[in-house]
Amino acid sequence: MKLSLEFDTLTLSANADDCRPIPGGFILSGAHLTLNLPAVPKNYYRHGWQSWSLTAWQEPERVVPAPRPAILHPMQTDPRYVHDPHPNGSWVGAVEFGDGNVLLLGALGLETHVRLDGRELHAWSETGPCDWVAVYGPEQQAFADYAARLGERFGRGRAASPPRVWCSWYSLYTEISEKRLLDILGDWVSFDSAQDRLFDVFQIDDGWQRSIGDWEPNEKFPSGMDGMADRIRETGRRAGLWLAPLLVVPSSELYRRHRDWLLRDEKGKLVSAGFNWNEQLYALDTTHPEVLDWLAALMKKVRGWGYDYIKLDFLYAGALEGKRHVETPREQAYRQGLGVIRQALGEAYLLACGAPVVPSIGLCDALRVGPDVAGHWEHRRDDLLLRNPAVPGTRNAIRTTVNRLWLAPLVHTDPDVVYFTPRNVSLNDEQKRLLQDLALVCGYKATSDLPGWLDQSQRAALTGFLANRPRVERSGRTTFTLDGRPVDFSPAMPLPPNPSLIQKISGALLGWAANSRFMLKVNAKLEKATLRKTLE
Ligand code: 9PG
Repeated sequence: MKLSLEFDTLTLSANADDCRPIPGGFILSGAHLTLNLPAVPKNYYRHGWQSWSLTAWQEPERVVPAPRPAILHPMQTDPRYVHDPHPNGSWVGAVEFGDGNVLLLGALGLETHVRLDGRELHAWSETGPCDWVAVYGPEQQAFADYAARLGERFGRGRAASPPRVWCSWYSLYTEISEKRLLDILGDWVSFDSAQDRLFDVFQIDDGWQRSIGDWEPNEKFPSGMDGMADRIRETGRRAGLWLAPLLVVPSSELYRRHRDWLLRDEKGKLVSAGFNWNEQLYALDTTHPEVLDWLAALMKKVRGWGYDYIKLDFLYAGALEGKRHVETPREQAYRQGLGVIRQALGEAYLLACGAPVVPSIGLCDALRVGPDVAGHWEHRRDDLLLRNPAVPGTRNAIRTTVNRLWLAPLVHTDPDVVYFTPRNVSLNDEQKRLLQDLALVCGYKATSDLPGWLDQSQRAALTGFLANRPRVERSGRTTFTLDGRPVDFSPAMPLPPNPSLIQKISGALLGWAANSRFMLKVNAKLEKATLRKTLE
């Protein structure tokens, strides 16, 4: 039905099934909504689907093109909407007007999407009517109102404050082994002071497992993952472990034994969850009762080994489109799976990564809210040729994380690791500092720096950073004060410029080439060789 929505200083006509007032705005209901804006807005807030997906304010006329190569789409955006040229995003959208106020439209249901088309703000649910928050006013207030309603609907994380984490990924990548990690652990122990140890958690990332799907230690961990956890815990630290429990690769034992557990499309073909580790990725169907039992048993096994900080990655795989064993909307299916996982993990700290954002709320303690950081700030190939803001890069990570800080009342926001070492890092001091300041804003502190890579002053800087708990005040969209010191993240905000004609042509060629499994494998081999050299 046609409605007139009277906000404080703004009146809109809208289409919705129902409407009731709340402070600052309305709760609207319906499967399809249209809000008629008084003018084309100055800016649109696009909210990415999963942890790594672009989240940014953009001009309404800017077209954010599909990233390249297409084979990686499931790992970067919601593949269902990747070709929509309009400003659009998952669950929530917002527009900014000339007066600086913001109109936010955010769903309280799953499988929902918002899009701006000229002066019309459209919102819809893939699965039937749901409630929507429509609020108008100062930006921080609008987002806080939405977060509060999401908390009522989906719950909040339970852990008090995030632990300080050493994570193996961003220095060693998959080149980890029991021996290497125990050496590093020993080095950190030697830096402990009488009163404190530097890190609360020693987290083992990707590289310990036999295969994606076969979550048993490989030959590089001869004492087993329980043995590793024992050694970590002897030092007074908590043991952390990475898994991607919803993914399966063809070389795994799981794939051979349980093809019937995998997500398929309407035609019965396996649904692609992307390409990584030199292999095609597939997803588990979390509506299959045997899958749920298997997930619960896996989580209990990991807890039994002694880990109580669990980083679960590539979780988007559980929410891809497909025909499920029990017909269930895709994000709801994911949320059921995550619920079973949460239950089986008991009191462990759960960090969700590569995770669809709203469907994870209330079930995890922390959420990665941006793509991976990297030793570089920006990358010409990724920015201009592949047009890909969801790949590792420090500017990409800061941009999306800052635009997701409104989630903080619901979940610990993980901005990824910070660097103190210059080894393999081309960030300048200001860029490193921005990354550190963002970690202070989030209160989530992690690094992958190796103790042996830090000189005395870098080590002192790391110690100071870990001890620092400044009073954080937000003064604007990208500006904060930390104990009164102003910090501005705006250098990370701009989207890459539009490519030139030459860049368009070479980008299309590169994107086409990179879409082949052969080229992806060659690239991975080269990267691995480079990594091995730098670790020698
Ligand atoms: C381990 C890593 C780390 C990291 C995670 C995740 O190919 N990709 O698009 C791609 C994206 C992210 C990614 C890896 C590959 O990183 O965010 O912290 O745990 O997995 O493999």
